[in-house]
Amino acid sequence: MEGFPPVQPYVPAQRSTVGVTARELRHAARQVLLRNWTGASTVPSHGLYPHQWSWDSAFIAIGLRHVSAVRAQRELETLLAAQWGDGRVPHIVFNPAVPLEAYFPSPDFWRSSTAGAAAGAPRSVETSGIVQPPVHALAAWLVHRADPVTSRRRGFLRRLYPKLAAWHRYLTEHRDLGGHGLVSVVHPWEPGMDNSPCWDVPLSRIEPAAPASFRRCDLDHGCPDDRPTDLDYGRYVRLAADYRDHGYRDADAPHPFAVEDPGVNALLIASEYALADIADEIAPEVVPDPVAAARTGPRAAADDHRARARRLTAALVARLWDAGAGQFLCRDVRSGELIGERSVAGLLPLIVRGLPRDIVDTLLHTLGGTHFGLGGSARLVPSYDLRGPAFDTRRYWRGPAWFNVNWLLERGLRHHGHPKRAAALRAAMLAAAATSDFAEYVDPRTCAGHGTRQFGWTAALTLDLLARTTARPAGERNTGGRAGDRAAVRAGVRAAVRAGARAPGGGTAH
Ligand code: 9WN
Repeated sequence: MEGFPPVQPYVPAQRSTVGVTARELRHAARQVLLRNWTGASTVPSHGLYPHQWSWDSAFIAIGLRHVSAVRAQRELETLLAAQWGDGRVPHIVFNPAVPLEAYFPSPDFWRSSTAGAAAGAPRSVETSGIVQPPVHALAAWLVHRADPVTSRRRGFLRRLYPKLAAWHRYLTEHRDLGGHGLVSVVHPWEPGMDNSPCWDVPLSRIEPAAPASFRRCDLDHGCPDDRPTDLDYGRYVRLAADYRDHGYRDADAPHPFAVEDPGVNALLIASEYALADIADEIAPEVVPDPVAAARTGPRAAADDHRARARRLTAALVARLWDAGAGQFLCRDVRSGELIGERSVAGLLPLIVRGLPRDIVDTLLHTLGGTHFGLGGSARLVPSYDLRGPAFDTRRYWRGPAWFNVNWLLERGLRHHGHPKRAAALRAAMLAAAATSDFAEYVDPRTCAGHGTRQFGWTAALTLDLLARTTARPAGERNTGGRAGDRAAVRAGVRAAVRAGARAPGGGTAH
């Protein structure tokens, strides 16, 4: 708990937040993170998601760094303490104090410490056996940059670097199932966008587990219209159980669901560049042998990461770019075909450095076009094509807007020199967070909240947006900008409330 203020009672957001200030929003967001902290990490939500999730923790650490550098570092350290011997970082680290009935699939389903023993699953902690997108090196770098003195004193990057490097090696060496240099996901939960219409065709080949063989817990907390269907759940369960029964081995696993996802690969590229920055920062420590340093140069590790990032970028463009669609698409590795659904994952390569200029320009055009509507019919970027046949404003990853995805795109807009578009998106996100009580996801047009509330990464990324100027996202350090924050929040909230008032159901759902 080093350097952390005492927990204050949580004050729920008001229904009408027209008058909310940046200070009030910052306070409310901090309170969510305080409540969701369990002592070593942060739950996305005490009710719906009562354990530690992998990519949630990365986004949460990015916000926590503005509250406590030490706590942000611990968030990532706790996650990486559950890393498997083969390098994989599990998508859930289970809290043994939480009853089994609180979340399904529970530890007794995954049985990681026994079923995953050959793959090096830890004995001392139970985890899931699948992964989530590799945002962690990016998060570690941003956490370090928020307080380099504390980070160096605690040896944060020096301790994390080998784990992060092993994690990336797991992905590039065990998960290149297509054989063309990109990472494949083997379960719809792995890309984090669990219920995306992109999975409908590859998932349709999977025989669902019998409904009586498991009991969903998510419907105890969430509205069925916001969550995946029972049929999809049966298929998720079948895929996870078969992987488990195969010892979570990748080399000879059949992996009937195998998809190259542009979001996962873009995040890996961004994290490879972050790993290069980390290697530069700790270069004197990772190359302790002066003879080796003289021969290879102290920056050899960093150069390797940058070279890998460039190779991944070339593969991403070669395998997943679809000029006709004006965005990246997923590829079904089993059929060899591109999947013709437009997911927001196909815009996430906007966060990648060194993408060809014509592709960047096309992506920026697509972001504001009729399919994603940013700056037009949508206030936040939807998770799926506004005009797509499966579009649904509220169902989980089939249309609603998510804060982590919008945070990444805001970063991409700044990176590519569009500060005004980035500022507008940032204002809309702050307003949506304020009016929805930090909802898990929102209607992209009205910002009406859906899913659970007081959601971890929504609060964390709100803090990050509040702490930022509109400068380019290098290894950013807070520089304040509070007057601008306040104006942005007020303007965004007023616009959100006006949009909510026009929309059926309003914009302040609770
Ligand atoms: C399964 C925790 C996670 C997020 C995912 C989101 C959802 C889990 C679920 O919640 O997935 O991993 O039970 O639906 O889709 O992105 O990491 O917040």
